Parts: sequence; structure tokens; C-alpha cells
Amino acid sequence: MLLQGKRFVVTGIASQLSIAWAIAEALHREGASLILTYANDKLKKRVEKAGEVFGAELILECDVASDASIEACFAQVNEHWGRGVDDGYDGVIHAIGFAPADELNGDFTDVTTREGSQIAHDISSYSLVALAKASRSMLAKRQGSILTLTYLGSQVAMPNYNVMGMAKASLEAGVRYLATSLGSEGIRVNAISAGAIRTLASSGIKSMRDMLTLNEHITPLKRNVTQMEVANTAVFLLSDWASGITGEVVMVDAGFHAVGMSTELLTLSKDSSK
Ligand code: NAD
Ligand code: 0WE
Repeated sequence: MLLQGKRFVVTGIASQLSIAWAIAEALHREGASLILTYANDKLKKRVEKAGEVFGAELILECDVASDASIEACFAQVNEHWGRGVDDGYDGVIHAIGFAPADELNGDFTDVTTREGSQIAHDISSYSLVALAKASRSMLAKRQGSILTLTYLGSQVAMPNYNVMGMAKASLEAGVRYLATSLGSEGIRVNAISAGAIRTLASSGIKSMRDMLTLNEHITPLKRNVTQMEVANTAVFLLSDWASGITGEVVMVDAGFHAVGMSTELLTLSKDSSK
């Protein structure tokens, strides 16, 4: 058990398919204690279910759109884990992303708006900084770390990912700036860039099915990654084995990012020009 005696705050559970659900499961498996947070009342029941399964010590509302909600949530977290000789906690997992649905379907230049862009950046990127502010003093006590989830659409253009690609590029820059800001306090900040996975956040996306099928042909591993493969990487990054890693974005995508042009696609183009 890699994380025995360690304490983590996990955000971003919306269903059993959530990457955050798998991360909570893996942290629990490795012996960690958990506090889970949910975005709003609609998700309360689901996160309470997760809390039962993983023996969470607290389940709290934390809507990252609101400073008041973040403050109220972390006041309780910092009170709960802020007492005693072993006070503080070992990590905060940020598994949150959102843009208005209209922005994620269609031509980038046409569908991207000022308001949608502000929302995407606020919820998907600034919120990492907000969580870092709220947890800083408590993470410093135990050389804790912060972990977020990103996607390759931050580095290269992906169909329909649109303004989320801008927000994820901003999030990844935030990882580097937070790592630099907090490093002298012993706090590490990293991201996992996950390959496409079917979750609530991706189920509404039209092109998702086709992307997942294509990945089975063009990724080096000839398959998609699972939530648990991402979660196992999270365990590593949150553990002492990763004590030398900060400001990093670790690709967990079955190798998709490493391929410039797949042999399969080349064959397809040969066939179609015959
Ligand atoms: P998900 O829908 O299960 O999780 C997204 C979470 O964001 C939900 O729990 C939702 O409640 C939360 N959220 C949205 N607005 C919020 C707010 N205002 N306050 C607090 N929480 C809020 O989907 P997921 O795929 O597990 O996404 C988790 C993270 O992984 C996201 O950052 C996503 O961008 C990233 N990611 C997903 C994939 C994928 O293909 N599914 C790939 C790479 C990265
Ligand atoms: O980051 C994500 C999910 C982002 C997301 C999804 C939604 C759907 C529902 C953000 N906001 C919303 N808002 C909603 O109303 N992923 C990496 C998964 C994902 O989303 C895509 C993808 C992939 C992969 C959107 C378009 C193309 C590919």
C-alpha cells in the first residue's frame, strides 16, 4: 500500500465513469484517507455513494465557480485535517473541466464566444489556482502535491475540442507557474494528460465514438486507455516515488501523442486513391 496514512481531497466525481471516481478508488486501495467534493446538489447523492464505497471522512460541496464555495469547503477541510501533530494533508486532485456545450460542436471560429471562453477558462483553468490558494498552508505541512487532468487538445488542434483546448493550454501553464511558486514550500504540482475516455463529460460529444474507434487503430497500443490506468499514474505522482517530479505533464494516452502519421491512415489513403 503506497499511500498508507496519507490524506487527499478529491474533486470532480460526477459518476462511476468519472476519472476522479477511479482516482478515489485507487487512492483508497493504496491505504489513503479521503475527502470528496461535489459541484452542486444534483451530484451530492452520487458523491455520497462514492464516499460510502471509499470510506471518505467528509463529503463537501465545492463549486469552483464561486470563491465563497471554495472558501467554505476548504475551511472545513483545513479544520478537519488541521489539528494535531500530524496536521495538514498530502494532496488535492483537480479533475474539473467545463465549457458550455455549444462551444464543443462545430467550427472553432464560428462557435467560440467571449462568454463561453470566459466560463471555460474560469472553471477549467483558474480553478486550479483557486484550489492551490485554499490548500497551500496545509499542503506545505506535509510536502503535499497538487494533481490536475488535461488533454492533448491543449497542444494540437482536435476537432470540436475548441475553446477547451485554449483552457487546457492555460491550465498546463498554470501547472508550471504553480510548481515554481510553491516549490520552495515542498509542494509539487503536476498534470496527467489522459487519452480520450468515455465519461459524462465526453458522452455528449458527437465525434467521441469515432475518436475512440480510430484510437484502436492508430495508437501504438492499439486501444484506448482506461480510467484506472490514469488513476494508477495519479497514485504514482501523488506518492513519494514521484518526489522529484513537479511542473510536469505526464501523457497517459496509449501513445497517441507520439504518432505523427499512422501506418493505418497511410494505407487508407493509398486505397482511396486507387
Ligand atoms: P466527468 O464529467 O466525470 O468530470 C468532470 C467534473 O467536473 C464533474 O465531476 C463536474 O461536476 C466537475 N465540474 C464541472 N464544473 C464544476 C464546478 N463549477 N465546480 C466543481 N466541479 C465542477 O468527466 P471526466 O472525463 O472524468 O473529467 C475529469 C477531468 O479529466 C476533466 O478536467 C477533463 O477535462 C479531463 N480529461 C478527460 C478526458 C476524457 O476523455 N474523458 C481526457 C483527458 C482529460
Ligand atoms: O476535457 C474533456 C471534456 C470537456 C468538456 C465536456 C463537456 C460536455 C458537456 C467540457 N465541458 C463540457 N460541457 C458540457 O456541457 N475531454 C478531454 C473529453 C473530450 O471532450 C471533447 C473531446 C474529448 C476527448 C470534446 C470534443 C472533442 C473531443
